[in-house]
Amino acid sequence: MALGDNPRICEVHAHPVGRDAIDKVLLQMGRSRHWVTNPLVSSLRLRTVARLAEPLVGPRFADALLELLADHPSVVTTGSSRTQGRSEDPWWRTAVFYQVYPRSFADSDGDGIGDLRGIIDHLDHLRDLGVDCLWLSPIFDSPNEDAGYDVRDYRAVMSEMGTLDDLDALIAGCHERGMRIILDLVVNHTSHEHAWFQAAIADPDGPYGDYYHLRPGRPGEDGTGPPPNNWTSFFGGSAWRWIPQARRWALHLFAEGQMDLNWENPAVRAEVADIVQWWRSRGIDGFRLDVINYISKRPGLPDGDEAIGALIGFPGIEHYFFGPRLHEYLHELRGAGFTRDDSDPPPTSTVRARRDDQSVGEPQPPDRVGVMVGETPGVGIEMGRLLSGAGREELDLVFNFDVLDGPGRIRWDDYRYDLAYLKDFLIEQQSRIGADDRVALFLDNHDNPRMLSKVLGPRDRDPVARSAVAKLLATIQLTLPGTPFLYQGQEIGAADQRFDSIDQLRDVESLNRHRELLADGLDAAGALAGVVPGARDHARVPMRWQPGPGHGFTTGVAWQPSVEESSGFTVEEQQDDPDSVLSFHRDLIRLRRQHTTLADGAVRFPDRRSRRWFGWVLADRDGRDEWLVELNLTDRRIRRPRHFVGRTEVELASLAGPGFHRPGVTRRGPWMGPYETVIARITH
Ligand code: ISL
Repeated sequence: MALGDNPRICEVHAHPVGRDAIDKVLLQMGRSRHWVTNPLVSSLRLRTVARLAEPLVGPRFADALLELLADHPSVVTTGSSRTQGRSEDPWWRTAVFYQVYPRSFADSDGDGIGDLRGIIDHLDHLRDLGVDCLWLSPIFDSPNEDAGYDVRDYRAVMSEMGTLDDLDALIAGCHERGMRIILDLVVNHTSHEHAWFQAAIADPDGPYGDYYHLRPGRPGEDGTGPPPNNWTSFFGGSAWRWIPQARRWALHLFAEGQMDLNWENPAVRAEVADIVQWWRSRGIDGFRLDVINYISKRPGLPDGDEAIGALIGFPGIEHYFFGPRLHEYLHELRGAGFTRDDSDPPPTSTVRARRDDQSVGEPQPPDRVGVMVGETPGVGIEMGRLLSGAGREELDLVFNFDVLDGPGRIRWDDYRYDLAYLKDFLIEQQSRIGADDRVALFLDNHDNPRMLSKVLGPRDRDPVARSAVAKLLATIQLTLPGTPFLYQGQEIGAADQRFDSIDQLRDVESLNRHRELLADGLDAAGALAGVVPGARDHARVPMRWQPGPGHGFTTGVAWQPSVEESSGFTVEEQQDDPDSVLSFHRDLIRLRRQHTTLADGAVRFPDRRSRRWFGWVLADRDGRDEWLVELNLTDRRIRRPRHFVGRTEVELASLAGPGFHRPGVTRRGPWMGPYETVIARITH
């Protein structure tokens, strides 16, 4: 359905991209998304509202929005991937993923940098935890301007992390233990040291010139004039860098050495598909695709709207975050790279089946399609469905980043995250996705401060609150419908650092931001305060395996030296403690393996409005197996809303000590302790 030049707000809202765009603006303004469904507002014309909101959204908002909407399907029509019955379910539907940040996981050779052998040494930890699939952040050869997210060679391992042989051993080690393994595919950009870029700038008119976005300077210019458009880099400054050797500008949405590939060029797309196939045949089970929603840029790379740029923080973003050919490229890559032909030789190794008792069986036949997990910043719920809805044949799962910060907040703000917002967001997300759709559930990753610390603030060093919130967050990820992605350290309640000097930070994004804040006139303390709350280093410090120097991460000097010292939050200390955060994760993952309703049941949410209590009921298809999961979202004792279910039997609960729920208890009393989590089977 064409929307015309001036649709009503309700028509815009009925379009998936329109709905997400409106939600985004409201979230940014800190307004309720229900504001727009008010009949008065929804019957207004887009241009009328845009005119009223012009001080905020600028004069071209309506045009920019309509242009974006025209590029995408106007309804989410997702087929079912499960029409053939449950045997068709892809493995990743009920899998537990675990993100390893290899640089900080385990260092086997004492050079202070985590490596592949270090991961191999700890595979039993992951198997015992119950992980089904590892995702490794980048390990490909890289000059490391952005910690491996700038790839120099997609078929070689970064020398400080090991060799291809080590990687083969790691793949085999995972598969032998019944775990799959996926890698990070960073193909929106390559390093400027990649052979393609070097060839491109040596001969911009040659075959590689069109692999990137290279633009001549305007007449008479030598790079001192304005760049080709007003787009800015996520890591500060213009998104264009002048390459004197080539007499061309080169586009880089991220760091200066991360050159954006030109996906309009079919040769680029064929190269990417080839890389994927190469790794698939080596036994890699799929990829997480870095900023994959940025690959299609609007032809001509027009200037971004200044007002939208100011609103979102990144001028130009409307021309590439959900570009016109995105669906086409993803579908093509799925077929050409991720899907096996029957005639393809079998991969070097495949995962072994894992039985309920945790023993392993025979190697499985190769998956027909490698899993595609999209990292999709800026993509809302409906856009996510367009990319990963069942039967769309684009991505399998996407990360929705709206979960990470509350209304009107951004990552750099110093604030306490409100768990009631998390509840609202998750209920909204769950109620809008299709019955056969699946979302990725994540709260931590290598790009964000720890959710635990955002919730607790300085109280994150209080061991009781820290453990309780870690368990509460685990329960959300592991029992709401969706595919959980745990990030290393979550299983032991890892918290943020107390950075007090810029010298403790290593990340290019933070260092650039700090320099910009100083240049803007902030003093040293102000600039530091503008960086620390959102610094990506928080989650990149070494894993804490044991107490003491090096924390079992390294025998040398860790590349990121700021590891917190609080006791009780290492793997060794938690390993045998039945009440530890680690044991809770292990128990919960075991429970969801035993009771598929917990991993894949239908959900309903009683008492949606409570700001203090968050609960859900999970039921299997015939409604015979029913579970109640409930959380106290506050740091105080609360009264349960009311007893809306009959008898229950507690299977897992988070608080130790007298007065709290313990497994085996059949009567849940009227009270819940601070941040308490209870997982109970409904016995009627
Ligand atoms: O900083 C962002 C935008 O300001 C981040 O949230 C992040 O850069 C964005 O989510 C994209 O992240 C991914 O691509 C980047 C890389 O630096 C991140 O580590 C990666 O996860 C560029 O490759």
